[in-house]
Amino acid sequence: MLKLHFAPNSRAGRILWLLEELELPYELNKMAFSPTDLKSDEHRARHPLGRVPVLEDGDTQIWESGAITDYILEKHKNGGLKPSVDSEHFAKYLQWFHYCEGMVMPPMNTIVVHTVILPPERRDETVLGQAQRLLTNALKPVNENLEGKDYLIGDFSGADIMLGHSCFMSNRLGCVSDEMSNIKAYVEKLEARPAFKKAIETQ
Ligand SMILES: N[C@@H](CCC(=O)N[C@@H](CS)C(=O)NCC(=O)O)C(=O)O
Repeated sequence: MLKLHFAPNSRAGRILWLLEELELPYELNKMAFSPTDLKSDEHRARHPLGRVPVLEDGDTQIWESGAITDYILEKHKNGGLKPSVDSEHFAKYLQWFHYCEGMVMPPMNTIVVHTVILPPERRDETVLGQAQRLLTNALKPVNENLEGKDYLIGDFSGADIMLGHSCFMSNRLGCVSDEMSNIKAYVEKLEARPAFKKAIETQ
């Protein structure tokens, strides 16, 4: 049985959502998003930085949400959520899948640090403004790509689990302007998926 080490309102939601999409049975270790749980010796033994998500599959333990997503799609059930190497969509699938942690999440992390995590007296408006501009720039190509499409590569895929979740988080943080109407519509589409709803309810 797959076991997901999870904390609410985090990237662990991606994996929960994926498990629900694929209807795979899983066990959930629901921790609090707090140092008490995440930085405990018990959790640090699973992840050296005390972060989530972590997936256990028998004797295998793996962290990094992208790696976990790919692991599940390859090992357990493709379910059509990953195009084959021969597919015309394969390159773009990889591109958007990795664009998520590579380009979108770094400025989003900075925004979260300077709006939520740091105490008000340690927040820096200059750093925050720069991160907001970087995030807006990173989202523009996503908005353009979604023109005339339901999902990132047309059909729903693992790339949506990764980057779609980041679009959802960006929108929740108020970082998707009304001008990015394709992302707004995309996020609504993702939120309407039963598996997404189930994953959100579990949090
Ligand atoms: N690149 C990693 C990032 C993991 C990560 O930073 N997770 C955050 C939650 S979204 C976390 O566990 N933060 C807890 C902390 O920093 O103490 C992934 O995609 O899994």
